[in-house]
Amino acid sequence: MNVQEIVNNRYGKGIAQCSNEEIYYALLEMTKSMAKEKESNEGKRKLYYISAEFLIGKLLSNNLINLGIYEEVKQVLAENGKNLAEIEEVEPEPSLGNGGLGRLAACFLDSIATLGLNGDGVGLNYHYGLFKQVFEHNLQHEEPNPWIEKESWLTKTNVTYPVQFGGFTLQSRLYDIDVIGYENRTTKLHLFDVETVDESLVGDGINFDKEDIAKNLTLFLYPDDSDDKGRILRVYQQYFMVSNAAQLIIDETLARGGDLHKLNEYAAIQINDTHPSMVIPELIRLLMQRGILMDEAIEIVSKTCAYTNHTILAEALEKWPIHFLEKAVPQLLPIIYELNSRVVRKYDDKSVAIIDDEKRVHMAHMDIHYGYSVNGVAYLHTEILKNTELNNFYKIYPEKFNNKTNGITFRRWLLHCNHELADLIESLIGPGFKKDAMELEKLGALVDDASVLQRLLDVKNSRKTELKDYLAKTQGIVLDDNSIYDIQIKRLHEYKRQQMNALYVIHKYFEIKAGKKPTRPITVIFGAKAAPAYVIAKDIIHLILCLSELIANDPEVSPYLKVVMVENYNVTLAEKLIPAADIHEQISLASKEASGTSNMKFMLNGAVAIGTMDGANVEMHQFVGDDNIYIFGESSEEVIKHYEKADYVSRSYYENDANIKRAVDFIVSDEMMAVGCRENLERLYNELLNKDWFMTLPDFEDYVATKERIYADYEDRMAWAKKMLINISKAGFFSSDRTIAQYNEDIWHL
Ligand code: Z2T
Repeated sequence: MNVQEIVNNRYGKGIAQCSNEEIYYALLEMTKSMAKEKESNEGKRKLYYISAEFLIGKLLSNNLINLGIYEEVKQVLAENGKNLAEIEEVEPEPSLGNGGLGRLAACFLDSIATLGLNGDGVGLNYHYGLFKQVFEHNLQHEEPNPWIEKESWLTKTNVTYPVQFGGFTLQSRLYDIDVIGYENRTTKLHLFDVETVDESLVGDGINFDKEDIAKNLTLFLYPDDSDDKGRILRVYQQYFMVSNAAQLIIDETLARGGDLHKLNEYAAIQINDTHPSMVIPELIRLLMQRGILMDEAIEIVSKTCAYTNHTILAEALEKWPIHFLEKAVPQLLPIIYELNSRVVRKYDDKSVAIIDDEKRVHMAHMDIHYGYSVNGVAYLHTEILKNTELNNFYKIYPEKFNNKTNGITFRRWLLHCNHELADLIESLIGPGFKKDAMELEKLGALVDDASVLQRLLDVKNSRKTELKDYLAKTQGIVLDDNSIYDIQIKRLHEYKRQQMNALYVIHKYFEIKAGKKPTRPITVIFGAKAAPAYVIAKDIIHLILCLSELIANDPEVSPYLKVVMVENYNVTLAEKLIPAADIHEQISLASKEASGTSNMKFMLNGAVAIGTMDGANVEMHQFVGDDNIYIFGESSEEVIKHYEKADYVSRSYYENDANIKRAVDFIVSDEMMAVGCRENLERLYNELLNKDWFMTLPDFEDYVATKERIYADYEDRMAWAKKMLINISKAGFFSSDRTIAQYNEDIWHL
């Protein structure tokens, strides 16, 4: 059925007479029914990608593109005076993830479907996604972020399982979302829920009663990124997720005529960070319940499970106190004790035990001993895991370690978010790049074609104007589209060093006051949510918002410099910001950013990076060369040495560098106090002066010098356009189709 027919059936009127809401629900219905008609992927071994987060973003446009009907639908709507872009605005964003880890899982599902692989995602159906961020008095506040409406992308299924906890049992309910591959088959995102969840528990802000598990189990996504707050509700959520997953895997295997003694021939389980790690003991338990002896059950599960690590930050490696597990999931303890005993008996090295002296269970250790693959998410990250963080494990199991550099789906991050650029590329090199991203290399032949370069600049300019219009309409933010857009969007974390970018803004403010005016105005754009309990991260947001206000009100500086922090940064905003960027900031402290994935999205959209030799920046640099990425700062080796020797003293940088002192002191200046809160600003000032754990100050001068170089280079527009084109032409490697093909080749063997 086409749009017209569905609209007619639903509302008894024509498209032209419908509201945008009515058309949205009609398109939702149409897309869902078209997905149902598509075949799903098949094969003997099936992948289960278990993840606590799937940051899928809005689905309508992406699904229309993957179904190959976007243009047609847009046309029909336009003929009836309707604008598809406005209809897209009606859809609520499912924010079922914190950041890169959840977004990666969503990109992976798109690629699994597109490559025709037999694999599904398994996770939780949170009723509220990551909190909605609101700014008040230059501070972040959090509000609940519901996304499930009466009609949604979810399809209720008949699948339900009992999940036993210490003292009570909950009955689950499975909801599915169809994931439509590009011109191809579909796969499924399985989201488990409990029907007893009580949304009325949500009162003021995002606080709720954490006692009644039946009522709140799937109410909220945990709002942490990388650092773990260790709450017991999270254990309940994790066990609920993996017990359902394990029951589903066993059921599906048996339904396909499989033999549980050979489960590994029917199933591969990818454990996305340690949140799903309890699937290992749970699956062992369920196999034993079905009559398989422990030795064999352990053996089978060890050939089925593979683990992906996403961070080296120690505080993010989950370690659950035994008494948490005793309370929530007592049935797993005998198995975990046994898994630990086997390790302790075999290896005379406490650092590889599963249970430590403080009676905490190290989830990653369990994954490494009882899984068959351990992978990092970028070349450098995997090297650091092998040589430093997980070196004791690497020495035992060198064959388990492998790298899988992250990737992004080009369907969402080019075809959907930047139609005009996709069309330009297609007019230059044909449509082949949509299926084989490496074909973007063909653009390399055009780097000296002035008309191509001009068209590329034109596309960028129209994206910049579009962003300006969008932010004016939705957030009351006024941009100058003739300025340079310099963008840093990612979770707020000290290791990502938004504070260094903010210190640069202060530096520039002083330079402008001193008469050194930039050739062209600069707009520094931030987007970031801070975990609600992460105090310093919230102070950094406060600093940025205060700077934004202070500079906007300074007639001497505001014509040359503008600081913007968009409210509630999410996937939807990323899709508008990334295509509009001239420069993107990838300035984490070297060794700390496992990969980064926004770096890849910006590159694909013709923005140029300023970055450290960290995460996937290292590989980007290797592909584009020194002239097309701006690298600065200490290397990961140097940084790791500082930590080993504990020789970094931030105060000495402050005392010996006048620029640093001037910028840091400004945080607690009278001007800042006039717009901000003393408590927050002083705390941040003291943190930088007395700790600066992520070593902002040593990289500062190099950062400033590199920024000056990049802004100067920007003025040679043709040379800049060439950098843009080279970045796009070398982005093919970062397609998640490549990443997924490698997972399949090396790990899953579907
Ligand atoms: C997350 O988004 C990432 C790592 C985490 O470690 C947790 C979360 Cl929520 C537990 C990110 C990394 O920081 C980023 O470098 C990487 O690109 C992304 O995962 C996907 O691998």
